[in-house]
Amino acid sequence: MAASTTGLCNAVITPTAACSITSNLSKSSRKVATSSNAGPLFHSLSSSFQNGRSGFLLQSNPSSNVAAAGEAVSVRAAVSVQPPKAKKTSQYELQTFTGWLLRKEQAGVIDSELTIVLNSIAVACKQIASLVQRAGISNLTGVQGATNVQGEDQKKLDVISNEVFSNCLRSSGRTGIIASEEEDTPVAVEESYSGNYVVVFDPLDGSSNIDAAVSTGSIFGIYRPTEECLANLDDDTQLGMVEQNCIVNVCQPGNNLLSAGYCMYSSSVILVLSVGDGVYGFTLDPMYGEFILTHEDIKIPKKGAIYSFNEGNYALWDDKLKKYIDSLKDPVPTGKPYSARYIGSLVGDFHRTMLYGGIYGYPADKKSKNGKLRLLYECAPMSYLAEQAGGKGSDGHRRVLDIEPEQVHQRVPLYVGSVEEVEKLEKYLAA
Ligand code: FDP
Repeated sequence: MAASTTGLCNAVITPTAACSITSNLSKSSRKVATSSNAGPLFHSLSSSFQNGRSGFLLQSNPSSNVAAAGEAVSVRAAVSVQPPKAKKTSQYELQTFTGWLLRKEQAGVIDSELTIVLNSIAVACKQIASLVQRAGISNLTGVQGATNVQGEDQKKLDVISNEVFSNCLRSSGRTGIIASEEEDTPVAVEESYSGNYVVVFDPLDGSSNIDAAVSTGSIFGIYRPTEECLANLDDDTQLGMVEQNCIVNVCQPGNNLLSAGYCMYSSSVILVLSVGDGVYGFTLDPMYGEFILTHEDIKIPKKGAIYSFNEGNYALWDDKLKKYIDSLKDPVPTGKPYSARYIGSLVGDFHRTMLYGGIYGYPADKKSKNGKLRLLYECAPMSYLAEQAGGKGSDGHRRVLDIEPEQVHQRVPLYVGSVEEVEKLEKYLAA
């Protein structure tokens, strides 16, 4: 990529060549179907109906399993034009991610443009999941031989996942700017038709775990560009200005997030996201190749006796933080110590914290004055999800979502999880 700046939020970059990828998204269609014996087919038609894009569903007599060749199929349930149902009505009815998105669209929570962007992210996650699963077999473990702008060794899968994620977003035609952990500076997408969303992402977080087949994940956040950026995108004469304005658009506080989420590549592949009305989790069904709603309206327990810190850095920590960690090991008045759980993969550690409660922390220390995690595509999306699930995300003193980024790859300390646990830590740091 033709970029020569340091990722400062007022940096100017040279536009990169656009990548022409045809869309993976299937167009909505009106289906008219007759079927007598096809269980899976009927299931897929039901799902298609559920997604709100099917106008008519004609069902043959379900008691007759086979229609003889040439025999006219008897149509019993003639034509149904009912709106999609909000609740499951049958044990065989699965709520797919696509169907869920369309319901959110119908309810006015998101618009059709954002639906397309989120769908393209789901496609990217499926592709990355498959690459991660086959990494050992396909010789995709190990390093690529380059370092990213932050001086980290890029793994082969870091580079490939970045390409997959970027291509899927480009092909959606709704993304104007993408900023990735693996790119020096944000990239303007030239073939955007509408929407012009700003998407920040870490395509493969926790990739140091890859060679040992330990959990990893992708993290994303979606912002709307400002009016100023949209206006300038139509004006070819000001291309330099467009780039500059759009890069500034990337540097938004988490408060402006329209949506954020992650996909965890673990014993299951789980996509967790929020569009501003709670947190929902979808598990990839390997049989259907679809994300299925499995975690509805996730709420982080108010407290939880699990802490997740890299305690190997203890000697480098501030005394106040050391006292806090010591207090978890010997808590007054219960005397019952907290459990320590640390994978070393933010997505896995955060996912567990969200479901079981507790606190995840990556503090500043003597060597890393601002901690390790990046504000834009790690701390802000996770804090947004935590708040949407009734939890809290803090840098130890203030709400992460209130922090105005100054640089694309800016790092901040992160403490996230159960409200009571994060507040307890804040009290120790303020003492
Ligand atoms: P990784 O370097 O493997 O990509 O920010 C990246 C991250 O992993 C997080 O996923 C993880 O929580 C953290 O770094 C682990 O850092 P430590 O090894 O210093 O604990």
